[in-house]
Amino acid sequence: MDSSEQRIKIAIQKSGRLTDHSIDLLQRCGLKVTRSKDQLFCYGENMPVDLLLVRDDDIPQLVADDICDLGICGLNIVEEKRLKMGAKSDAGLFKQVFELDFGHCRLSLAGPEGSEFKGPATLQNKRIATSYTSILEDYLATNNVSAEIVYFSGAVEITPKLGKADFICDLVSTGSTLAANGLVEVETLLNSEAIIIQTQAPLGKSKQDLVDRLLQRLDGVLQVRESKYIMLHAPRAALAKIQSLLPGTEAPTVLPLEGTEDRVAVHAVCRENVFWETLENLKAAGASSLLVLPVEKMLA
Ligand code: PRT
Ligand code: ZN
Repeated sequence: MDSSEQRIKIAIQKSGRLTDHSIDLLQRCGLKVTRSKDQLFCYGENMPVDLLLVRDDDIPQLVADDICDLGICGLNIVEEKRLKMGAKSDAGLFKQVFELDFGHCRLSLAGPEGSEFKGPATLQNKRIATSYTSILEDYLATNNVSAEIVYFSGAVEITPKLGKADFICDLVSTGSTLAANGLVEVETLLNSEAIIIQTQAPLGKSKQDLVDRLLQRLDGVLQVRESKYIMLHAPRAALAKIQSLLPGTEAPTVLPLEGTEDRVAVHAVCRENVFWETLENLKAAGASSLLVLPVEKMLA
């Protein structure tokens, strides 16, 4: 077998909103990459993992066609592609592995300020501009609405002003683009964020082992993002109360303190951020010597 076949290929966005986050996440998993001159390929120096830098729209197809083993892109793109490809075949397409907690946005319907929207029926016989024709078609069909879908690949927000559409269906994050174009959001069709997808094709033992290891590391990186390690001293009698105040923890480690029977040291990993308010509540419950430390890596 060609040694390149043993390397894992991950498709990520070449240049856009997801690029830096995707590379950063993989680097946190221990991957070191060098970018080649053509910038379409990043060679993994310390692991048999290479990155293919492509347009985000191409990522689901590359994974479905088994050209790449994994891909990172927005759920909005994956869902649109899944509906488009699913319409043509029953094939499994790809496995949706997990959400990556960046690239958050929503696919929403919006209309000119002052336009009335009383549910999907308002869209009957209206023209709606979008580049997400399949998701919109699916939404309209589910709601028994017949409307004209007008395809635009970009600048969807200006179509109502140009008289080309009555409503639009586009991605929104802060809402400032809609506001700048005199539009208001009326309905959310999909909440999206970046996700990782995997080919349905069997990978063979060594490749699958490597993919599993990488996914486990990714999971660890995502888990520690908000996690904190908390250390404190507490009266033994207040342990139950203190444990109930620790956010997102399983059983904490309780250690004896030299020279005292009624006070103990408590160490715990909190899988949520620890705010000042939590520390103040712990102090009020009798805790002292409180320390909160960031967690760098975690392997469950
Ligand atoms: O060249 P390529 O095809 O790879 O890039 P692209 O231009 O298609 O994608 P890019 O980089 O703009 O977005 C990549 C992915 O980022 C999207 O598929 C989403 O999953 C995610 N994402 C998150 C967003 C946004 N937020 C977002 N705000 N994608 C686009 N937008 C656009 C939106 O289309 C609208 O024009 O930003 C504008 C609205 O932003 P607000 O903040 O004004 O509401
Ligand atoms: Zn794109």
